[in-house]
Amino acid sequence: MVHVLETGLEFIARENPNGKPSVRGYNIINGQLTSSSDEVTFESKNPALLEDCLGEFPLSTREDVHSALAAARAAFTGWAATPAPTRGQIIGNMGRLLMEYKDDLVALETREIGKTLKESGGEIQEAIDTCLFFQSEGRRLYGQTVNSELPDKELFTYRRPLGVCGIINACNFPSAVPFWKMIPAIMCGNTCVWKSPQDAPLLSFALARIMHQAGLPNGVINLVHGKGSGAGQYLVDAVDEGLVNKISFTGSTEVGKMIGEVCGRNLVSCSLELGGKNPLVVMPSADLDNAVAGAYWGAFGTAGQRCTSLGNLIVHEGIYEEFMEKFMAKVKSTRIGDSSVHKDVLYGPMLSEKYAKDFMIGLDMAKSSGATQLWGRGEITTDNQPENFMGNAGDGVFMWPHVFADVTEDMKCFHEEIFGPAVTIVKAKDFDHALHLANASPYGLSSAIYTNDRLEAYRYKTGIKAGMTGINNSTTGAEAHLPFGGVKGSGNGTRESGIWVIEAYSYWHAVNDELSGKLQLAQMDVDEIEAVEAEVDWAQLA
Ligand code: UN1
Repeated sequence: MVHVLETGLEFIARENPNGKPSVRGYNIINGQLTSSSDEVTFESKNPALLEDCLGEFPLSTREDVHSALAAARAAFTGWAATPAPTRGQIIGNMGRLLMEYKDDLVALETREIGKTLKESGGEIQEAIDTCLFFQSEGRRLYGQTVNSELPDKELFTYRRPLGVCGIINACNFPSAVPFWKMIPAIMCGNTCVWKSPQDAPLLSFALARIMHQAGLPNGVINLVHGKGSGAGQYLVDAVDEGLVNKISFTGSTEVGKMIGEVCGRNLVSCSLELGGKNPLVVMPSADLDNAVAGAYWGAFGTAGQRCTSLGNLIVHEGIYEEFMEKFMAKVKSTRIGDSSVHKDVLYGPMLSEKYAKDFMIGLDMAKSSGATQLWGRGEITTDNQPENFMGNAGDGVFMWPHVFADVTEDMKCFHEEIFGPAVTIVKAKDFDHALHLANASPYGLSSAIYTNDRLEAYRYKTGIKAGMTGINNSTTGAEAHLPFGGVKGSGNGTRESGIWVIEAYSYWHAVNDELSGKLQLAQMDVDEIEAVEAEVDWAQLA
């Protein structure tokens, strides 16, 4: 970790229990490391070892956010005029530097948000893949030549950048998701103000420094740290002040709706990637062991803290007993702990104390919904720990895996996302009922079905309302070149990743070039077409 940040790094004198350093982090505005205008800071803590403070970061003020916006505005003209292949080249450099620093970044991500090392590795790799994909998109930022209906006239289309983009992401995917947003944004010629997630400021700081080290000009990406109702809110408020041309947000549906309203009243484009209550259906023809593995990973991988995590597990009544026996055996054997110390754990701590607190509220909601709690006893403590918990429970914020059965459509826990290791299980009478249940929540992000009946798979794929569907696969697992996003309460229909995201960060500019030297009017001066039509004997053709 220190390797990545070595230049200009200041350490805070502090006894850290794991011997790792605590640093002073900064905002990066116009390439300069800056503190908050009122010098107030907040801490980032390792959720697996709360005494381990990673550093102190500026609690940005409205003034700081406005300085970042001004820097992004000033950099915009020059960056937009930089040839797209050159922008792509800098993005490629970022990918190569990330490869060089991968091990440090993986360790840092695990220390800051508690993901297992393997998952942090997969996520940094996704940021690398995103850079490599968009490096060559910089050579492919195509427009079109279009035929005119008038003679001696040419028509063209160009992709143009939107301007200053406000980027707000959650801390559960603190490297892949901001790269999903900012890499296509800057490839298209936009500049950004990036509000880092409050629980992953050090990783964000490291990533932003690497971006600059790769040759990114000052002011193209400006980083501000802070907490949700502070810096993030100031950035959204700036839409009303006319200072922002695009907001891209990943987070809760509630906050997403608020951002959508602000952007809507200002006619500013926004990309919203929000919550999910992702269904996974298991049908009798499925390979049950495979289905158990997919459901188990979907529900409890990443401690259930993905927006694509499994919400409602919908099991056909004909195989319910057999499936549940296998599923529960796996749940009971779950290895939990700090993966930087203990190998082969399925999941680590909650992302932070705040996520732990919110998860406990979700558990209470599931209990009061009337569901049967088959497994799970809340927070893991020294005298309340599952058999395969590794380490000292009091060190961090760890949760039991939770299983709620006998869930029905009329219960609150059927409809509401519980962000953490908890799954709600619903019994289905037949395929139609299963599909109905899969569509019955207010969300539509990811979905899955386990079946070996091809017609069922087809009917699920065509009948489900969701942005993503896995067939004989879990609900998670995005790839850098496939569109990612949801429908219904999961988003506003915009997509991230692959070529599709380019639509979200550019607008189409139609240009016509009149070469005839006279005023020809589209739709009106179409004598030539009328003349041709007059010569055709339509009756004969029929
Ligand atoms: C998110 O959880 O905010 O494929 C998005 C997946 C992840 C999703 C990231 N890459 O499940």
